[in-house]
Amino acid sequence: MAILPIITVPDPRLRKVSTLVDSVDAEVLKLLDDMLETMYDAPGIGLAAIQVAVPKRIVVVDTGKTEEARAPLFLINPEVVWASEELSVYNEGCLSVPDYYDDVKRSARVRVRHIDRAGAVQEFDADGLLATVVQHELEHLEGGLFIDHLSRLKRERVVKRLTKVARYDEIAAQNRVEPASEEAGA
Ligand code: GNR
Ligand code: NI
Repeated sequence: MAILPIITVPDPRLRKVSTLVDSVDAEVLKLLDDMLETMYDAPGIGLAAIQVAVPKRIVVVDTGKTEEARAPLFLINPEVVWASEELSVYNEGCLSVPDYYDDVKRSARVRVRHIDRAGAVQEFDADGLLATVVQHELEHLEGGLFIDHLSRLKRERVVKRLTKVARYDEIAAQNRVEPASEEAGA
C-alpha cells in the first residue's frame, strides 16, 4: 500500500469529469487500497480518485469515528438512484480545499448504487453524515467541489488564498536544494 499525494485547489485536474471503470482489475483494487490508506493518513472520511489525480469513478468512504471501528466502503461507478426532497445542512470540509469549512445543504437521505470489489452491483441507503459524504464524493466525480455551493464572494476568497499558498509552495520547492553529501565536504 502507498500514501498518494492529494491535489488541491486551484489544480485544474479537480475540474475533470471522471470516467467509468470498465472492469474491477488488479489495478483498480490497488488504487482502492492506496486511496484508503491515503484517506486514513490525511485523515479524512471520504476520498475520490480525482483527488489523487486519477480521473476514474472510484471513491472510498469511512465515517467511523475510531480506528478500532473501521468500516471502509469501496464504491466503484457510484450513482445516487434516489435522493430525499428533505435537505440537511452539514459543515463540510475537503482535503482538496485545505483549512476551509462551510455549511452545505444536500439531500438528507440517498440510495446509492455501485459496484463492489468483487465486481458485483450493490445498493445501500445512507442518511446523516454518510449521506452528506457520499454526495460530496459524487460531486468530485463530476468535477465539482463543495465550494461551488457557496456565494461567489466566499468561493473566490478561498480560491485566491489557496492560489497564493500553491505559488508559495512552488517557489519553496524550487529553492529547496539537495542536502550536501558528506564527500562534498559540506
Ligand atoms: O474528510 C472529509 N470530511 C468531510 C466532512 C464533511 C463533509 C464532507 C467531508 S469529505 C472530506 C474528505 C474529502 O475531501 N473528500 O472528498
Ligand atoms: Ni472532498
